[in-house]
Amino acid sequence: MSRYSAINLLRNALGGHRHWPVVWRDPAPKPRYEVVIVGGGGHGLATAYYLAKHHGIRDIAVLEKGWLGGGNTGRNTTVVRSNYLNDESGSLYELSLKLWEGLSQELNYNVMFSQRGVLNLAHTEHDVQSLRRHVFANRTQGIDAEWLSADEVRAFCPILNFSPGARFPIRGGSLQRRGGIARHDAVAWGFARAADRLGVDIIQNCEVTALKREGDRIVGLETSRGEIAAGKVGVVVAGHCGVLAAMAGFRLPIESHPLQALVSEPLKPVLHTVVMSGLVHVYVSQSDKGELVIGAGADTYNSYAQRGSLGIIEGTAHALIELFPCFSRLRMLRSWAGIVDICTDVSPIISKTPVAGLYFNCGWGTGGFKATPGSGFVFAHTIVRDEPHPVAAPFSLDRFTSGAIVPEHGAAAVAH
Ligand code: FAD
Ligand code: PYC
Repeated sequence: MSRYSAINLLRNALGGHRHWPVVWRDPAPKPRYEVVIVGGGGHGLATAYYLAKHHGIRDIAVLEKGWLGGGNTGRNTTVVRSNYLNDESGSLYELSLKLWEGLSQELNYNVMFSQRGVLNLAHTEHDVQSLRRHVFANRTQGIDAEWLSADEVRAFCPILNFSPGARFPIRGGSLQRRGGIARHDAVAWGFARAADRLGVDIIQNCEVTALKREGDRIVGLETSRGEIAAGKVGVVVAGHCGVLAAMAGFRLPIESHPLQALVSEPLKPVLHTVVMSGLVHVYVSQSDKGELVIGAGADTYNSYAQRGSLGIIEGTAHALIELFPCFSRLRMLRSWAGIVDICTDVSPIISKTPVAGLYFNCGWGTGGFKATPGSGFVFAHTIVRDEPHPVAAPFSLDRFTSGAIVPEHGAAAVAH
């Protein structure tokens, strides 16, 4: 910490935080905006930022029903990687990973992006074949991917369970060294501050309750803070996209499910990478505070409740101990759920809609945190040009009628 920051911290602490600089303004909604973004998660804030930064639009509002990052952005396990299977996904997630690599500088805000590697474990012959297929596909896409033998996995992450009696023997693994984790709320705050400085109105506690159409065109929104007219509207509400689509008069091929995660008490540094296992069904990393951040698959039922079932937590704890017996006496501090929007092909929707001037960005399901900057970047382009960004084109809604789906089942290494 520099002397200047230390003095500033002391001044603020002694002054009762009265001089703490405001990070973003708290404006009242205007009667009309050129573009309104619904949803103040990472994707919505990134979209607003890129609209202002790259497309010169300054008359923008982001409407958030709760607080910034209070949805899945602040509830996820922050795994960032680009090792998907299909070329279309590779282009999208790699665009995002490249943006992550410069994001703290771009926003002048430390998002704590840590490229500590993402290791996917193979326990069966089928796992080996499937993960090696991903490695080969990624290499042809120009995305870094390595296959590690069992001995190489052991050298890379020695605390894994290599005992001869292990129920799920480790037969190798795929490693993306450029993958890693980031600080989730810092991503929301960084985009919010940067967007605010470009003139974007960020309005919290403002729930959109209806979308107003004139014929086939969107003209505005009804909100808990009054009516707002809009030239264009981008909807980025993750698990609530079905609710907003219903307001606009159409349905999406998406289901909303709770996805849970939990954190342990803090430990000294012991796990220096992200480990995922699709078969044993768990993923884990260690935060800078020392807590283990742990998750598994989505609850099987549909729900909008941000809590989940005990069965999933129990199963996740079993799976964790199976892979890491050394964690067996660890105490868990808390658990929670987020509502994830899972598309039938497990790929996102970044698209125009049947309503002119209305755009949807959703369907990121269990894996959209990693896409936050890339998603905002391509969605801003889609909104401004009224046609998909080339990287986003395969993710338009019309793929469900043309049949050109982008199946990515299993890409998150946790079944969903
Ligand atoms: P959100 O952050 O959910 O933002 C949407 C916002 O819209 C919310 O703040 C909500 O309040 C607001 N909203 C909803 N309805 C309205 C309305 N009517 N009016 C106004 N505002 C509204 N992804 C990864 O890449 N890596 C991971 O490791 C990972 N782990 C995950 C673990 C868990 C437990 C969960 C739940 C998700 C995980 N994900 C992961 C997925 C990731 O969190 C999401 O895909 C991503 O954060 C979605 O971001 P978003 O900005 O679209 O949505
Ligand atoms: O997409 O990498 C991922 C992921 C990890 C945990 C949940 N999703």
